[in-house]
Amino acid sequence: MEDALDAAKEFFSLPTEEKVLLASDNVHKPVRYGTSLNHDWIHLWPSNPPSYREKMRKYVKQVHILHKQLMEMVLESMGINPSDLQEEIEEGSQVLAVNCYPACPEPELALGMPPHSDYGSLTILLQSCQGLQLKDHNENWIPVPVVEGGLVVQLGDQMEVLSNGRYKSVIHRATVNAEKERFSLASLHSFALDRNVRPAPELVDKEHPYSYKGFSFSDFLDFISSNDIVKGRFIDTLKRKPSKKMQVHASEDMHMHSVHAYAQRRMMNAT
Ligand SMILES: O=C(O)CCC(=O)C(=O)O
Repeated sequence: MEDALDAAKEFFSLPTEEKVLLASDNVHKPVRYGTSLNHDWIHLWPSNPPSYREKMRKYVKQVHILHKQLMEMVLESMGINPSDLQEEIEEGSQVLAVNCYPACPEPELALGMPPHSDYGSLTILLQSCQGLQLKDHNENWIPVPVVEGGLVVQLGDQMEVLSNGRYKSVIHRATVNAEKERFSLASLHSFALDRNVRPAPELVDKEHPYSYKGFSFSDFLDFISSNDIVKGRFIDTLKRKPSKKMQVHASEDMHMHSVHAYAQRRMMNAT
């Protein structure tokens, strides 16, 4: 874990001219350097710093194993037999977002990353210092402490849809630090890219009718290519009967985004 964070720090301390060679807004590109958001593509990862690929490769591999173990536990807890989804998990994708948030002299006026939930199944996050915050049921932002040797696990939109709303994807954001530059490694896992994710039949009954439309990864890419994620959540476009309460959440987020500045640099490594 330390090696992976070191590799991220070294990468972000390279001259801008070098990093911008990887810059792109195209969400379909496997490796992108930018200011905001898939083991065959490792040769495309940064070759400088020289240890980057090796350190990140080791980290990504271990996290992938952990994600499979966690998925089994989460699916069992929902009453779904993990072997029913084995293929979707085995053929799933993993994207590593390597984030750098420069220190900000007025952290209360800036946000590192705006509120959002992740589209996939699980996100496993490593943070160098505190900055991640989660939104609770009462709309309060709860800081997630850094636990040495610990990782944060969050459910994404695919799990909310699969569980037919019994589990909710986590709305989170990143704050910035007055003194310290902050790094985070978000390993974003999702089911196989060509599959449609829909509520599991065993979790649909009279009392729990189908509450979400099925969706594929390409639906998600289309959404982020043509929508401002600051203005609305992808999952809200899938809800069959969005309640008034949910609509209120979306507009509150919109307000928050419009009054804050974002300060973040980001590298996406697809695996
Ligand atoms: O930096 C963080 O704590 C959050 C990162 C995140 O939400 C993301 O990369 O999608």
